[in-house]
Amino acid sequence: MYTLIKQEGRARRGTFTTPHGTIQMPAFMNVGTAAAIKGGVSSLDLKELRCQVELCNTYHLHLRPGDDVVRALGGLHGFMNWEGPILTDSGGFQVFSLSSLRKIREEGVEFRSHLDGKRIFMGPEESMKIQSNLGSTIAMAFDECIENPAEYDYTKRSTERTARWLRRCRQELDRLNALEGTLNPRQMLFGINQGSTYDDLRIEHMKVIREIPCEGYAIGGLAVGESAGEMYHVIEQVEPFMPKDRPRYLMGVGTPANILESVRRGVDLFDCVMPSRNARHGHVFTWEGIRNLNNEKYKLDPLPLDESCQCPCCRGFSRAYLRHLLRAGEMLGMRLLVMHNLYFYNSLLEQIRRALDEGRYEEYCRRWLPVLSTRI
Ligand code: PRF
Ligand code: ZN
Repeated sequence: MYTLIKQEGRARRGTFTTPHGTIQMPAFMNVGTAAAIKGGVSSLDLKELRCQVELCNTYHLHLRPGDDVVRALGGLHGFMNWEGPILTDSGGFQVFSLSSLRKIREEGVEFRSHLDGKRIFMGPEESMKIQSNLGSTIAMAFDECIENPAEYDYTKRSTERTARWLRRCRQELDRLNALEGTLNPRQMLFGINQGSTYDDLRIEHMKVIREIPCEGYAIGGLAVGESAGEMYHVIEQVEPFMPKDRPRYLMGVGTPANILESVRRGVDLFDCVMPSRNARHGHVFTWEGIRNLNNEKYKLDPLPLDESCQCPCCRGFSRAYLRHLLRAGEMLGMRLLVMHNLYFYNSLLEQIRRALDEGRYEEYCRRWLPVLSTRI
């Protein structure tokens, strides 16, 4: 259940109660695609990093180790040793971005695994069955994510099909939730809005899917080739048609600036590989701007990554030491940097919530937007 606590313009401060705990929103989900955060960060670490929700992937876990294996070990919660909320993406996005030889039909998508080339079919029912076996808190609808720019006619046919797929997802998840022995009989479903950058298709699709009862609604098909300006425009167009009493999730977004701008436009939930992926390349987010630790100027630098940061990495490790670990290819280097960046994102969302609580979100944006995108 979503409860709106406070609003500033379109920006929303709320809570979302799930069977695995209450999520303070706006929130950032930490991405553990294959039931692990890349960089050697465990579920126990995530608690220390102030993470609220983990995100895992239907496509990856179905291919390896198999959702039957995860189910046998108590679902994702038991498997990963994480008690909090977990959201699973449906496979809709990964099938289109990772697999080869896709054939898309009304029933679903036939594709070849990116691991071994094996032929696999996934449609709405298959995706719901896998996510039910994974026992996640929130299952995502099976959709088609089209890259931008996309042709109008194709986008129209695709979004109509994605709406029909959502109806099938709802029906199948209701059936699975009612079965005896289901891991999480209260598994929630989020519908996904598509429509590329076409205002009329986006709005029409949103009007259709909001009639299919879901516990939340996502905006998909963004951050896939269009400019940031176009992305904000789509959010502004669609947001007025999204239910006020359900969380809104912007999938796969984004930079700290993208998050501030999207919260401003009414988004409640985010996920992105950026903090962990950038950390693995030595790019770290700080409250002074973005640092590239590969830079020679850090060779003898005794200071922590961010002097104001309370994360496990900044409590005692110097920039010089971290730079050395990274260059020597030591696992510890990546682990510490990923921990810092995740802590930074989770703290950023905490600060956003506090600013909303205190009615000074616009002021917060004015203060931090210029800093957060500066390279130092
Ligand atoms: N659909 C799904 N997952 C996603 C996306 C989408 O459109 C995106 C787009 N940025 C990221 N992850 N199912
Ligand atoms: Zn830190």
